[in-house]
Amino acid sequence: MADTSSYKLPPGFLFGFATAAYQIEGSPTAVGRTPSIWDTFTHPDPKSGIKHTKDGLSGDIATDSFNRYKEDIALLKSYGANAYRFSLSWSRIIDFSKGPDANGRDPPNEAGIKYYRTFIEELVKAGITPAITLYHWDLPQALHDRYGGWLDKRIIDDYLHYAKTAFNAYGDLVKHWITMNEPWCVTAIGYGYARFAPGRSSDREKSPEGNSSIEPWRVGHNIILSHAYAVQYFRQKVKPAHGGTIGITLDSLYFQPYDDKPENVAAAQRAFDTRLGWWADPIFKGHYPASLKATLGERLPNFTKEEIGIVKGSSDFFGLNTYTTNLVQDGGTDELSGKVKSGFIGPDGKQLGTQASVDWLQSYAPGFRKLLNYLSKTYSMPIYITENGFAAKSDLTNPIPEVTHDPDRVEYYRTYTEAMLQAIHEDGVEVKSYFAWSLLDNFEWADGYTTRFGVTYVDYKTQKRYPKDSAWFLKKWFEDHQTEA
Ligand code: PNW
Repeated sequence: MADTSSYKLPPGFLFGFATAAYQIEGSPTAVGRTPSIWDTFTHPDPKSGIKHTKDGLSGDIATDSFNRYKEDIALLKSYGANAYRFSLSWSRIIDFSKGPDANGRDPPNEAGIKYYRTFIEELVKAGITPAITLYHWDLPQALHDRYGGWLDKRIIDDYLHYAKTAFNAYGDLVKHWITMNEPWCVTAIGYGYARFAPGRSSDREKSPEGNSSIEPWRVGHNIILSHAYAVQYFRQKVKPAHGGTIGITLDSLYFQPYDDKPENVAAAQRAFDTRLGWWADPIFKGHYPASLKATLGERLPNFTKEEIGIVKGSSDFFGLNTYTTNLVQDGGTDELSGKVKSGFIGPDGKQLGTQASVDWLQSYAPGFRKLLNYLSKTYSMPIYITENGFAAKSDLTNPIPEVTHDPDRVEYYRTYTEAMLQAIHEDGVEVKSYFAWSLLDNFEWADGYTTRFGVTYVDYKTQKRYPKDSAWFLKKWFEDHQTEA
């Protein structure tokens, strides 16, 4: 085992925890908030009665963090975090209750803006650097109803209006901005597999409308343009006055070829192109990956010359959410994964790592180190790790209140933070942050409350929070490796 005990984190390194508005806030109508597509999706369909979450529950209550934010900040402080990544609820910041004004824009919602202002001031007072995600999946339902949301180009101006409102409201206090969280999940899972809002797909059993061979690519294109125009505005108007940095967060696994057969090596590259290159290639290189173009032909939208000028270079950093590694073989028909077969079982019949409580996640830190190297070579950008974490089985079996022991999660964080330190010190990868997912157990999208990713156990009956061993492990890790200012 490598000895990383003497490896220090670079000066100014951000260490903390991440959350997202819909997963923790609850209070869906407080201070004038209106529904997002996730509110709609998580309440039983009025016609069919179909429920879209495993436990049939919604984010109406979640971890009640809208009300308990002071407690959450106290937790962050007790865990030694110097930063916190959270998202804003678009439909709390913009008022969708009255419809567009004479300029065609929905007005800002002053009560919502004030709420987050107070929250951010409290964070700053506690010595915690705020990192804001503008879009973590909760599209205002009003925009989806009006013109199809991300399906329509009109979203670009509405997103820009929202982003400007947030920059102007918080730019003096917030220096770290993330435009979008995981566009692949938004497009592929929301418009291809129908497991996430708005639940569209070509599968008529799941979706009364939708076309998974067209819509994800169109939605993706509009997400990239929305991101890029917001960044352009930030650089022209916000940065000169307040400074700060802005970029996008993409999600990826490490795609490891199943063996060294050329078709499996090519398949792993195709998986990267589809999961990551779809976004990262236009943003960092100025064009879609050739393999996507080859598979999709005319179904992949084109950027105009002017658009490419705005998209290329539109992220100050590579924001990375990553959880696991897959072994990849050629085959299959799923365009949204690059027509590959992925799994955890190797040619030797062995599992890659420790199984989480969710089927898509096994712990495999060597893949994390390889992913950091792949990104650093391919895109040459500083990397902000904006999410990394594990859903431990022990969280589901531990009795309350003895819920604080989560050895599998501790082992995950131990090996992943070690792999990151090796990538920094032995491979020369530039990493500027590590945000663990998540501060708290919370509303885990289609899984409802049945999956727990937190370093803090939440008893959903009482909303009482119980720190887990993993929280104290990470605190100590940061103390041991931090560079003193
Ligand atoms: C993230 N994968 O999504 C989301 O940003 C969070 O909101 C979510 O709660 C968390 O993961 C846990 O699921 C993921 O492909 C995206 O391995 C992709 C993957 C995993 C999680």
